[in-house]
Amino acid sequence: MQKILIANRGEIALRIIRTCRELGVETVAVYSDADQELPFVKEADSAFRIGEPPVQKSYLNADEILRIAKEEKVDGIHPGYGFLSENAEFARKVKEAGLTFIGPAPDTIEKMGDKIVARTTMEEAGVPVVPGSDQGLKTLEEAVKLADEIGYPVMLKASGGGGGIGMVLCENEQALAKNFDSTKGRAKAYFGSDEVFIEKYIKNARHVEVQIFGDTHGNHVHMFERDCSIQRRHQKVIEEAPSPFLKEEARQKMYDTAVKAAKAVGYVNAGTVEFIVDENENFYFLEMNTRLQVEHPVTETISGLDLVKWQLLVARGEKLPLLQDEIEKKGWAIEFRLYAEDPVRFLPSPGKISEFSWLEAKGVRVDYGYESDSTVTPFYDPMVAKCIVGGNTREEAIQLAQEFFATLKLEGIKSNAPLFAEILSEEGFKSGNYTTAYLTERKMASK
Ligand code: MV4
Repeated sequence: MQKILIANRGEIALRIIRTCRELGVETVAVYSDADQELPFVKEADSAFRIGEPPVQKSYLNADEILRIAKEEKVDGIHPGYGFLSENAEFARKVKEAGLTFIGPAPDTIEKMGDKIVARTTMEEAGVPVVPGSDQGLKTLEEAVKLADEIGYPVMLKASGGGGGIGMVLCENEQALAKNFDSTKGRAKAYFGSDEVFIEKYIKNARHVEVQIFGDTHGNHVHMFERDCSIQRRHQKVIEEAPSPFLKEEARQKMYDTAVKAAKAVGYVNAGTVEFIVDENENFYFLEMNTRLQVEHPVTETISGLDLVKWQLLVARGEKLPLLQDEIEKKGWAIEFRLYAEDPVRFLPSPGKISEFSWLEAKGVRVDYGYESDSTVTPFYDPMVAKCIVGGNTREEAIQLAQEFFATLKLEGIKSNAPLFAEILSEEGFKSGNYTTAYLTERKMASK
């Protein structure tokens, strides 16, 4: 693989360019009219316009991206995260064009994209899943009957959904009745399938995921876990590795389970097995994400590995560079997602960044998509950058983060930076004993 096209934008495009440069792989960026001035366009070896800013005309425009890929004679396409990264049809088209899709097999993407198929596949493989339905629910009667068996509250989910989209919490039969048809309707409109299912709702949960990797030779490893419980409305805000909550026994069991899940689908390339963990450290499979995730740098920091490098090696048919025993965990890492948003109302706040600077320090990594004088437009996710801190201990990582936020200048736009300085001094965060309810409950407590 000597030349690849990056079918993405912002920080992840720049992140992929960095590794390609280290490996001597040439990069082709594609961009929309809104992104012409961004760092990833300037840093790529070459860059081509795809179209107008709306995603359908730009980063989701598979035909145009493929046309550029062929014309530029690239060997492969890296999809990053979001956009076309979990689109099985796109992955197939890339292959049919004779190019390498830098990600898992299209069939794996398709299988794991269907949340009912993912559930049943994992259940059959002996991976614990939340009690719930193994088929799509056709009628409300069917749903009510099953909910009576597993007990309320239940989560009504769209099979085509994921990442929290198309899910509704139902506390009782009335709520289930009220939401059943509308959830089906929304599922049909968003995902093209009205298939829905229910699961028992796990209360006071933590969201912990395991990074896995597979190669085309049948090898599978894990790269430890990430705790992603600090989120708001399914938007992750802080992620850390290891999880501050899990004890060693559950942790090891989770790693083994994640590798079992990877093997069950013959997984190739980078993936994430997402679990929901209850108060007693029981954990259940939720979803398998068939892409490189936003939060992969925390895993890179505690493992010392370059996940994008592994993706490229695996994509060109090589064996995983290390065996499980050779993958070591060292220290603690925390990632903070910097968003261009109103910190009070949590709404995107696009605009021109007048200054974006920080004090560089050992143990601090900033993956940015914008720089001073860049404009954050309303067309895409408003994440400006990710700050990743790594120390020997969690306390050291927190200390580094406090110093980072004390010197950070992100001006001209509203951002959530002030929120981090606050969270870092809160007992609830410092203790590590937080659940997915942390941000919403702290907001209520401060009112
Ligand atoms: C759940 C759950 C509790 N019980 N499913 C959210 C992301 C998507 N991957 C699945 N998600 C969840 N599924 C059952 N059966 C809790 C979550 C969840 C969550 C729910 C409400 C508010 C915040 C949340 C954060 C992480 C996970």
